[in-house]
Amino acid sequence: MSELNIFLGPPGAGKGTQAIKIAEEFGLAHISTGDMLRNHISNRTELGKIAKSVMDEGHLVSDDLVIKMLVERLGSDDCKNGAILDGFPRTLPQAKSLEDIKNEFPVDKVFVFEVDEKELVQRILSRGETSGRSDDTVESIKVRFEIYTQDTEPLIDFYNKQDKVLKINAVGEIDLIYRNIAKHFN
Ligand code: B4P
Repeated sequence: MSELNIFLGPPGAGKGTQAIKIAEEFGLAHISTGDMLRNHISNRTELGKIAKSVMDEGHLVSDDLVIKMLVERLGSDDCKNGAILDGFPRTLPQAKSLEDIKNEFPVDKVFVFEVDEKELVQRILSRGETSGRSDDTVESIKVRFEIYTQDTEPLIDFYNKQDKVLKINAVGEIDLIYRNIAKHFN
């Protein structure tokens, strides 16, 4: 049995930043569906070709494709000790797909990153200047926030009913936020 811990929050909340650190410290796999999709785009795979314009506009890649990609990834050896899911699930069908594999990969906790929208916009725009990520634009950010509210936020309620939600104040020093999350892994 390999436990999954989910990092959930709006775009730019720092899920990726914290997931890398937690996965390394606790010997867990770090699975970022955003990074996986960006790799597909760089490698010009069929999936990458489909994902590119969808992501640039700030929309979500279709559930079928993302679920298939995620389930395949969980089959890798490095997931045997468990994994941090960074950016998955983002919709109810994605969350339900995890219910189908819960005997092998049960969800342990869901960390919900809380940051106000003004701070998020600043973070994403400044990341866009250095990373060159083509979805870090004012137009795309607006769509990403709308989609977060509509499709992803309802998952908080879904997991609250299972008593799995831990809310994290994700504003402030990265190390302090890290310690606040890490104490739940000890
Ligand atoms: P992601 O790659 O998941 O992008 P994100 O939500 O914008 O990033 P994250 O919250 O991880 O932010 P980060 O740590 O980098 O998704 C991109 C796209 O991929 C989606 O829009 C969608 O199209 C597609 N996709 C991904 N998963 C999908 C799924 N499951 N289904 C369908 N489509 C999917 O932090 C942001 C910035 O803030 C960084 O620059 C960081 O340095 C900075 N930062 C972090 N913590 C900070 C702090 N405490 N203070 C100040 N700055 C901080």
